[in-house]
Amino acid sequence: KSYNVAVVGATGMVGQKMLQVLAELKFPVKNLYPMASKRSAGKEIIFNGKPYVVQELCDEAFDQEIDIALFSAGGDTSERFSPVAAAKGVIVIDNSSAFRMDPTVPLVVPEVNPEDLDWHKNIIANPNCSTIQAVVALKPLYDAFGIDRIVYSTYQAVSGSGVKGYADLENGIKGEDNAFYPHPIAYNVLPHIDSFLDNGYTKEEMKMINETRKILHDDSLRITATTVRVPVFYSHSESVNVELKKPFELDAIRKLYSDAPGIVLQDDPANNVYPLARTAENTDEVYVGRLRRDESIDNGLNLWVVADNIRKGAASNAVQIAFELAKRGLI
Ligand code: 2RA
Repeated sequence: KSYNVAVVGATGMVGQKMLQVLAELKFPVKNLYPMASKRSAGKEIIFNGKPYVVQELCDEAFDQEIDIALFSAGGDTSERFSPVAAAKGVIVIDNSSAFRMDPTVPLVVPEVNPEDLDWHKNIIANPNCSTIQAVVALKPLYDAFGIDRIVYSTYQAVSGSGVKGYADLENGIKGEDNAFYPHPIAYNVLPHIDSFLDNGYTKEEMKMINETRKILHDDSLRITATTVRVPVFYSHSESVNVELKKPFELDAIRKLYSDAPGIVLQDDPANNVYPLARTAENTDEVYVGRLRRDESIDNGLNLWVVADNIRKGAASNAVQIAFELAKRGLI
């Protein structure tokens, strides 16, 4: 069976990656409907070797025969148009944060909680990139040992901010000052992703905390997070400290990761083997390494988790959700 697919935000960094991944993973696309704002409408894109003209996003655009709409056009656009598309019977997979914490909207990582797709009401939320790679790494531990507490420290690529963040680093390396970030990102590290909240955390940090609990269906999880922007173009790297509920042997953890879906274990420090941003770039796996016991707490474990934030962190996870919907007969 093949499907009519819209990509809303088709000319943006994630939208373009969605088109690339749809083709690369051979999602069965019957007709493609690339859409964007008035500013980008009219542009021509090539998909599977065929030219398509980008349509202007409007309510009527969803009167066309569309089965699935992948959205990556910002929260405002998702809030305005996802319900319109959903009401017309289109299944929306939304990469923005607009609906992630809506109790009627499943927040899904196919390796972690695919069963949540069964109750979708035509809008499905793609989690935040830094959350996706973390829960893929945590799921095997959660199922085998239970988890009491998580401490996230992230080192996030500038592509997470789209073309503006990317350009700040590119120009910063050439000595031109910063236009997007609050401080120069070149040769620097910014403990500031998205905006600050009254509790002193940033929205990015609260996304990781709240989304982890929703995806693992466990509001009792004790979690804290520090999310940091680093001068890297692609891939987010994360230090994850986790307190399990039960005692464990490191060999059992290694075996779990060797068998876990979507995970590549890279853990041989004696030979300088551990996950790297540049190795993860342009792949769909989550890389785990630097496994070691945290002797300062009971059942404590440290991990290093890396993934391409534009692929597994956004575009590929959304396309994998579309495959899972098709597999479950939900389209
Ligand atoms: C970032 N995770 O890295 C956020 C949104 N993509 O900026």
